[in-house]
Amino acid sequence: MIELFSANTPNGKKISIMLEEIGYNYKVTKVDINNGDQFKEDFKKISPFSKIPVIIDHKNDKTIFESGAILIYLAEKSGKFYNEKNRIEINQWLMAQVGYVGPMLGQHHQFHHYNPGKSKFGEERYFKISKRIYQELDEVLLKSKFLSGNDYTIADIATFPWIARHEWHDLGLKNYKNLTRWYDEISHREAVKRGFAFMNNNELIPKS
Ligand SMILES: N[C@@H](CCC(=O)N[C@@H](CS)C(=O)NCC(=O)O)C(=O)O
Repeated sequence: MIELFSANTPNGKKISIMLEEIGYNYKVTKVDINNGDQFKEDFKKISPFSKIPVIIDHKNDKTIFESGAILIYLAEKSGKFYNEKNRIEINQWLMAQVGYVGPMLGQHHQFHHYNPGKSKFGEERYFKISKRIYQELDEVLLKSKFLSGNDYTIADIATFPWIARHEWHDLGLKNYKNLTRWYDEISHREAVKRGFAFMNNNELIPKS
């Protein structure tokens, strides 16, 4: 059984979506990051930077932090969404999500959604970067069905929950035709719907 330490955020949802996709039995342990649970001694032992998500695979006592590392672990263990022939391409897109797409859209959330009016510079900077990211993803998805080629992979699973915050981004997802096509296709997967609602059974994926 896998124990998922998580919160209801895009990074948290990546792992519940993957667990649903591979059909594993898992238990969610909520980490209340708004009230400082992530800084508690016990949690720091399994997450040195005090971040969710983390998993413990109780079958072999393995603890893993960092969403990209967790997705790779689950993909290798299940043999799904990480085709050996395509690993370089999948790794590129997965690393780009973890190192760029997520952190930049996350800053856009901070300045534009949570704290508007506090920093004109921050708002403009991350709005512009987020717009570039949408355009760049749209260009890639003009040429290929999914981010790393024809197959749905852990790179798509990592990126999807961030684009699912598109209403906060105020960029008009529908302006990006190929990104919308990709978003709609993933939104319709039953496992994605279940994984998205892992902390709130009534939570629906925002429409494009
Ligand atoms: N690079 C990390 C980022 C994880 C992350 O930023 N988690 C946030 C929630 S989405 C968090 O735990 N924040 C709590 C804090 O920083 O205090 C990953 O991909 O797993």
